[in-house]
Amino acid sequence: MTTSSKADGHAIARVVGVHGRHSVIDLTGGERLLAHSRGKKSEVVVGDRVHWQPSGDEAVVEAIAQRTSLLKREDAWRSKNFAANLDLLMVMVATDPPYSESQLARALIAAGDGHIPALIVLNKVDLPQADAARERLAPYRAMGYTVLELALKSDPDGARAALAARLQGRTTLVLGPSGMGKSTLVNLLVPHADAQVGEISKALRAGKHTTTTTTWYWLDDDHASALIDSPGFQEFGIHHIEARDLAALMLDYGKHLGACRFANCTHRHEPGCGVRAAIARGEIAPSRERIYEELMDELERAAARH
Ligand SMILES: Nc1nc2c(ncn2[C@@H]2O[C@H](COP(=O)(O)OP(=O)(O)OP(=O)(O)O)[C@@H](O)[C@H]2O)c(=O)[nH]1
Ligand SMILES: [Mg+2]
Ligand SMILES: [Zn+2]
Repeated sequence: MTTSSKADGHAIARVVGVHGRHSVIDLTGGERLLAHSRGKKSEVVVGDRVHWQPSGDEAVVEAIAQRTSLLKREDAWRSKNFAANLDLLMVMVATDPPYSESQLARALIAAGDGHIPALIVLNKVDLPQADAARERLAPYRAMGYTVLELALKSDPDGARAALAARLQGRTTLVLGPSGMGKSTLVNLLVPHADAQVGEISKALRAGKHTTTTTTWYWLDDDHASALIDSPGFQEFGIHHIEARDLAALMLDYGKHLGACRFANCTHRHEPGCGVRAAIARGEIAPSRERIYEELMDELERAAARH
């Protein structure tokens, strides 16, 4: 399949769901069609704009329009493009069940790598674990991320008010570990969310309460804003990132890179390292140093395998 930036005579549609080798595309009028991609492997992801043409009752995707952004995920087993053309990545964690800070950090790194602005949402602040969860996010506030606190269940109106302006006019992917409240958010903001879920998606989800596919929802009738629900992840792999780029993508590390003596400093043991000096001054949280070390080990092992 080719990638093109200009219309080549075919109509343009939006990919709102991908299910194995086929996808569901949303035509400008709101009609949806089942689409197949030419070639053996389907490369389209939710959010893609595609050139298509009819084929019976279905559609054939001819080309993918140029993407403005692309969120990727890669671990030892597979590499996967997650979603395209995002304006905002909402990383959702909750007070309970407890979330892994390492997974939060990975999602933020992937957002930075994909040039997608990120927002952290702490949901379920109605629960007693709220203070502890808030505390764990302090380093992220300090490095410049906005942390929005929500209680989607007990204060839905407050959540709506807090989110409206941020989501307006944007395409936002809601990402996070399982059970944080991503689908609760979608159902709050998209009243007929279930109605908008395509037929195949419904079949795949039968009997399950956990999200299994990435799905696009329009937030308004004029299709200016969209929200994308995604399956909760256990491990967000960032093997597509080069070890030498990691520090710049971790904003608390990135701030100090100019102060390192060596241009190829790994910030682990070198003398004259600006990052290590910041750690010694207590300006970088111990949890962040631990995550950096863990990720560097992981990325170096991944590079050795290639
Ligand atoms: N106490 C409390 N519970 C909430 C809140 N928001 C959501 N929940 C509950 O959290 C549970 C998980 O919510 P989901 O929306 O399914 O979570 P998800 O992130 O979509 O999970 P996956 O689809 O598995 O990734 C449900 O039982 C919700 O009712 C909240 O603000 N407070
Ligand atoms: Mg869900
Ligand atoms: Zn250094």
